Amino acid sequence: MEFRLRANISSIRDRREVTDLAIFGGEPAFSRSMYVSRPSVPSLDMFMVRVAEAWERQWFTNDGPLAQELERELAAQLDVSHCVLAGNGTAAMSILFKALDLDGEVLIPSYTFISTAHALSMAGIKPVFADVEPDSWNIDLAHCQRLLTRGTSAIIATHLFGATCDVGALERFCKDHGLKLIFDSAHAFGCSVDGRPVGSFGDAEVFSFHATKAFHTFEGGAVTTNDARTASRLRKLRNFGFDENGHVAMVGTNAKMSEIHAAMGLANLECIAATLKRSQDCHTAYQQALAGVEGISVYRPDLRGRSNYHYVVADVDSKRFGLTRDQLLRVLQAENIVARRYFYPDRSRDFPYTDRLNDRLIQFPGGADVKVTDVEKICSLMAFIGNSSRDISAMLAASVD
Ligand code: T4K
Repeated sequence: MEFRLRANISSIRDRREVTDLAIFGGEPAFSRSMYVSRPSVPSLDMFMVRVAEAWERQWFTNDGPLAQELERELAAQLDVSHCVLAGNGTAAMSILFKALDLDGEVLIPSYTFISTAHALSMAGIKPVFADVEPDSWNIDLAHCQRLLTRGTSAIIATHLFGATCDVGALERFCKDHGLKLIFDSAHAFGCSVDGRPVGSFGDAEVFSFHATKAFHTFEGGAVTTNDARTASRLRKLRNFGFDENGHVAMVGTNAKMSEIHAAMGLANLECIAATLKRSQDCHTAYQQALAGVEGISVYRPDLRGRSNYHYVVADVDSKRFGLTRDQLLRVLQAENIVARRYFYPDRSRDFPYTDRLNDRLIQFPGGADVKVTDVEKICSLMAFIGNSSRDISAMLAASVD
């Protein structure tokens, strides 16, 4: 591959000495920080046109016209009957627990964002952690089977890093055991399974529209479902329990999305196809350029379905690469490449595959706003680091002494 060749050659030319690395006093490869999950943005004009509509109306929240339009657009795009917006993904998840009357214990993957476990605990429901599968990194059904008790009411499965779960197997399992099934689709906007978009699987799916997500509204979230009763309950629950007539029909909270957030969503939705395409180009560039770097395996999020390619994550095999994941993070961060380890699960349980991800997973700056030329630069540096890992390791050890 011409691109890979060019990257590797330039790595050797640009960085002949280990002492050129920023961690040992050299110039950083990037003058400004290269973040993971940099938010993609529409043109300011596209956003402001929508803001002006709300300004003109002086209607800023409480199920306003922009929020309603965004709900309709999202439901159409995700091919689902109901989309109920919320202030963020965690609030969306919390009102869904009430809408579905969950109680007792709920099975969740041990490798996911802490918000799910916290939302369950705050609702008085016990989160029960299941390990993840070695290949897909999504919740392991065999482990779920062993964790079932008479108190289990649901499974919440995360489509991690834009890699869809085995939705068919999960749906069958939950049906057989009388469990509700929720998908945490915070990472999966724009993904699909056999041509069917993520958004209509299980009893409901929950999205986060946080600024760092593939599709965002600055802060925001939504529940999507084909069940009219669930949607109707969610609409009341997010608005203090009020029904359409202003009567308090149930105990509720405030989980509404404002018009300014919906304005960002509508503007972002106009360019979502181009955004996802740029993310895929970025991901492909990493896959190709890192394929020749010994010990670094870029995770393929598209083995079970179509991905949004928003997350570029890789496994670091320290024996083959020559540095541990954490040593690599230090070297990259000095270069202003703010790679991360992502989640920080509890280590007190003996979950072999979660522990493995905990030790070895690295997330690189990815997504629509990372240029392929920057990917080239990062990967050429990675090749140099891999080739010089013995010297780097010795110098890191000496700097500690
Ligand atoms: N389920 C899953 C699987 C999730 O990942 C999340 C949220 C949820 C559920 C819950 O949904 P929400 O309630 O959040 O809607 C972030 C986000 O706050 C959170 O939404 C996200 N997942 C979580 C994994 O990450 P931090 O603490 O990592 O954010 P921060 O500030 O360190 O930013 C991450 C990177 O993005 C940095 O490299 C900087 C960059 N960044 C960030 C922001 C906010 C920007 O470039 N611009 C920005 O505006 O939590």
